[in-house]
Amino acid sequence: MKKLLGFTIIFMFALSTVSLAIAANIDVIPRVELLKGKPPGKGGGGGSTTQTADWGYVRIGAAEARSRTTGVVQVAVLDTGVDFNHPDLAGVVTWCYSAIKRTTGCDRNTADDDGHGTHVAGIIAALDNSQDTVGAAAGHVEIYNIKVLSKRGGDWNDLAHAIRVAAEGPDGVLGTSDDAEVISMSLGGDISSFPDIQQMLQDAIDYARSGGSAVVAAAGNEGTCQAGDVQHSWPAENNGVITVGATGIYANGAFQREYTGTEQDVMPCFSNEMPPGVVDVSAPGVYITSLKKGGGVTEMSGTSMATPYTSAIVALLMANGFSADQALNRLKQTAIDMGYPSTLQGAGLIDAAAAVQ
Ligand SMILES: [Ca+2]
Ligand SMILES: [Ca+2]
Ligand SMILES: [Ca+2]
Repeated sequence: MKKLLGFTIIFMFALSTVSLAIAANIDVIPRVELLKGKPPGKGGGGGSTTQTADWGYVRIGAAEARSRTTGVVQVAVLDTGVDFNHPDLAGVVTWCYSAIKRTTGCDRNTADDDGHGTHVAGIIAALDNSQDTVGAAAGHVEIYNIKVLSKRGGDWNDLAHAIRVAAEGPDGVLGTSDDAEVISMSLGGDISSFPDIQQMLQDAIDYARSGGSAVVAAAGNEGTCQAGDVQHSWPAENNGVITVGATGIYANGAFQREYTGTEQDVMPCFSNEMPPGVVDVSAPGVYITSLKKGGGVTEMSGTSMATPYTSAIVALLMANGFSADQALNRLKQTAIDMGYPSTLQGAGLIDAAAAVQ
């Protein structure tokens, strides 16, 4: 009866042809276009021989945060699968589970058939070495690859199952050391009319949180830049979820890919305005370079990318002994207020260097 409900999760894929304007809190609203694709100078297909850090990694001070972290925690990526053979994830993916097929193992059932999940995992955990890119929690995380989406989306029952499986970890028991400290979900959909499904997700989330996991989810990419045009998305709207909006860096009339310290932090129009109290923080999500399925790097945009940035910093805090709730409080206390309504930015842009001391 898995497909009984007959609708799908609309996951936050890169916005390849969407034209959008920056958020409407400044006078001039230029329109920019987000383009999916590898940025110039990066090795898109065969890997690169030098490592470059994404602008988001630089903007939030991830290197400083990593340098102040001891320990390793597990982060579950609930997505389209992860390319567990990617050289820049060597040894990082320590467990794979298909919540679609209900099978264990890093095999074709848990391979990334899209590229989205590999990009998300790279933002968190790409190795700090001499190739490709570097994850915001590199060296301090193991990735649980929990496939819950195909390239066409997923099933809400599978998602609820995946959250429980992530919380329990490989041993299938909640409350043991192999539980995922962080459950990262760059996915969502509007189930306003389906309270039973909302509750099913809530029960799974409550279960995960009872075991100590932090649950992080994307706000969604349906934003319009019209003030008060509130969007709905779950699990972003479930209680106890760390909900994440997207930011970019802006200068000279366009979003930029290199942070020099003079750019403005700007939220793209696609980042959802949500009901009061839903969005917790924002994180880099425009023109994000991370790992490409099959090798090398590529660029994507969305709250899908902001979510793993946040999951990574929550993971660093938890590696240093914070509980899930303490980690969220710390992120909020140290966030950079960008001047947007809290329904858009939450507490503001995460500041890893300030949060992890
Ligand atoms: Ca690397
Ligand atoms: Ca366990
Ligand atoms: Ca929330």
